[in-house]
Amino acid sequence: MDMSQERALVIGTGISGIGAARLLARKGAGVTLYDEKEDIDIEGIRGRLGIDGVEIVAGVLPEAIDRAITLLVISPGVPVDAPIVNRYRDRGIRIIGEIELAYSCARGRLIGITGTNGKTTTTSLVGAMMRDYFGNAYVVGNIGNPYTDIAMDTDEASVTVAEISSFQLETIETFRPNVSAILNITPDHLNRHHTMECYVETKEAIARFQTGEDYCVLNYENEYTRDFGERCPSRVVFFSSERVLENGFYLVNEDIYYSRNGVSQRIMNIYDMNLVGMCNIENVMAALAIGSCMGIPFENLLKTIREFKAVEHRIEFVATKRGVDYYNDSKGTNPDAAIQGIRAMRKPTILIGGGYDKGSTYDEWIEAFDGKVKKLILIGQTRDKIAACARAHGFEDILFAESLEEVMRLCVELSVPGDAVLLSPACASWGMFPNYEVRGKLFKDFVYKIEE
Ligand code: UMA
Repeated sequence: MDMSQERALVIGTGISGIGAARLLARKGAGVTLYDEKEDIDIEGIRGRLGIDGVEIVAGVLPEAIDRAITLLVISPGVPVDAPIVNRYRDRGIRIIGEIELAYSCARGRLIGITGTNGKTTTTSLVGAMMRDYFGNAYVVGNIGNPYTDIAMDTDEASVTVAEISSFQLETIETFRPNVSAILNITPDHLNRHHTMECYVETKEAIARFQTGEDYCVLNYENEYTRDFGERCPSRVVFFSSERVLENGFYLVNEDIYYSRNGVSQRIMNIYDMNLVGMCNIENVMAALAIGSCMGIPFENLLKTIREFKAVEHRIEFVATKRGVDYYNDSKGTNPDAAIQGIRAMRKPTILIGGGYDKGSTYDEWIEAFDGKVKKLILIGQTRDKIAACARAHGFEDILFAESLEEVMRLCVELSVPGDAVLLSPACASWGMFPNYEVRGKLFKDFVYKIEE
């Protein structure tokens, strides 16, 4: 695709903006990489870009650049209704996101995975399945590797596995995965999408441009994804953790089965995998469904599953210190994800929660404590809101802390051998940390430093 006639403005100088600017420049477009924040490190960004010919602007956008723009490419963190985006929309300028940009430059087969929770684990597992079987595979997207970085390296034989967030789905125009998956939909990011209806519609967009030649893997036990099965334009493959399906993948006791037209076969036992919790059983069923849609035999899929280890920050066992098991679930950035974290615990648990306020409600999370949580230590912007909610549900063992360091001191003081400590905040990290990875890594560093 020749883009030499385009004059592109890329908003956001994070990893996706840098990747998008680089790809546009390689495609011959004139590019301005812009950030609304004034205090960005322009030289550092230029170094990360690694190519010449991209203009970097912070703060106020000069009028001459503004007038020349023919294409706007926005980073996932930029809301589609931000004033600057509205301004270009009113002028009739084409607005896409970095996912659409990368897709239009990429080749080969594509798998797109979305869902409120489980995306990262499923994407990693599916990526491992594709790499093990096809060799030529890429894992990209919300997982932290911008799709734009590898789009031009793909060829007809490549398989790209993309974790796609709702933010990224807001700006697609043709993005059409050969296999898509919506793992589940529960309330999240409502401050950005405003209503649950909008959030659900955005998630469903992953299959919007699919046809009857493509597949969509859906969770039968989630009311939104089950309903979507009736409207989905591609061939639907369901998975279920609660009932036997005529067609699809399902769990009975400790075994996963695949059934086609009522004829079922046992595929594996849940102890064949190194992952804990019902959420991970669902992720594995989804990955099996995606793998089989890609034509990979079950024995090969199983081999990958047996070798696969938990993704960092997702109910990740860190270490046992002074007889206490420490788990890092920093990726538990919303109440629903955090419910999976607490459900996976088998011991009396000191739970660390709180963070940035995304407009979530915490009732279901507190209800899921189920007698397992002995103390709740809260940090961040949401701590008063969570504490009030916990008290309303009769849970009183609450402590506040100002920093993760203080949290760790409290955990060591309050725990006894046989306990577990779980960082599963039910909130985004923003405000106290740049992202959930930094929060999780810091937690792990503190755990490793606890003296025996
Ligand atoms: N910015 C503006 N104007 C705005 C908003 C942001 O100029 O209105 C600028 C900021 O000043 C900043 C830059 O944009 O310099 C940040 O862009 P970004 O927030 O899109 O961050 P990236 O580093 O490009 O990372 C994005 C995703 N971030 C978000 O969706 C918030 C990453 O997902 C993703 O890994 C990466 O692209 C590669 O695709 C993170 C995330 O938190 C992990 N995702 C959410 C989630 O998983 O719940 C959706």
